Amino acid sequence: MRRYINFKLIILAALLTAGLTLLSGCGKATAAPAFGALHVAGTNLVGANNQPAVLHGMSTHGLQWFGQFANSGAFADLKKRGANVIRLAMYTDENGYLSNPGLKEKVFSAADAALAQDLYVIIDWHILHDNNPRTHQQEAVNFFSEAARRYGSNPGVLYEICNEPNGSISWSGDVKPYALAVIPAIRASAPQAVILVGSTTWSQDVDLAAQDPLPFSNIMYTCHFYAGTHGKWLQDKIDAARNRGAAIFISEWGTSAADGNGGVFLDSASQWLNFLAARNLSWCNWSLCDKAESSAALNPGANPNGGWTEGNLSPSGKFVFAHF
Ligand code: IDC
Repeated sequence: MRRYINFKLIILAALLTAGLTLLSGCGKATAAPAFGALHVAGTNLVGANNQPAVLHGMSTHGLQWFGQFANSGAFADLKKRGANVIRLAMYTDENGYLSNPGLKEKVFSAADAALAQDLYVIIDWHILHDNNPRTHQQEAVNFFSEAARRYGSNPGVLYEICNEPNGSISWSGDVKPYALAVIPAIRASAPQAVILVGSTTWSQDVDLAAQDPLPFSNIMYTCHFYAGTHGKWLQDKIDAARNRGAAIFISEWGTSAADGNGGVFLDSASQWLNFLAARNLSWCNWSLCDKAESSAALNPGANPNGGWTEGNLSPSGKFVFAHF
């Protein structure tokens, strides 16, 4: 009798596993990116088998301006050059999502295109001139609830909940309370997803975030730098945060000065990339577009669908693509 019950239990468990596998297959993409499902172990980003996972790739420019570069052809070109992640910068302000909610469809179609090619994708709520993320907290909760419902626990999707908080705000009084509201909305449908969180001073105050960390697993704090503006003092903040146990992700950096122009500053950029490599830190470069500004990876007139020649790559693009 006992053996019979055990047998029934085994059959039941097998059926349940098969059912769950089927259910998890209902996400948008069926392909599996290089490291499988990511998670955070200590200060490191690791893959499904706990192997170190280092992501290198591009951030789009604002999708409301240069969304034409967020497509399968462009992503295939980046992948061929060694990129394994794409960040989708959905501005909230500046004719972004808040006044143009249709931009969400661009984010989802671009995410689907990246996932179909086994690239990781970061969905970036790109606050900037709307400096305090709390101003549009409810909109962020609604947006991320929908994104997480759509992608569930798709192992390819990371959620970046606020690009660069700035102005007269604080981590503990503004950004952290915002994160405490938005993260559970994501986790309701994507319980294991890696979530990236910005900090004050345009996501430079990672040391302050690390002093008052978020009470969740699989969280990384973003740090952003521009090679012509930010030097060792910002690297010291990264090390201070890591020494307190915070995991850091460089979801945006540029070879230019912080205004997106000037330079390019390739000596400083090399020094930064060595610093990041020594710590296995992941990064996305600003930006995938052909705007006439030095941080853009492509020269004006480059084909939005990829297949770029050397002549299509800007000095920044040549440098960055060689470092994927
Ligand atoms: C810049 C773009 C520029 C655009 C401007 C609009 O490069 O073409 O006119 O945004 O606000 C950031 C931001 C990023 C900035 C970039 C360069 O996240 O949106 O892009 N930067 O200034 N943080 C530091 C630098």
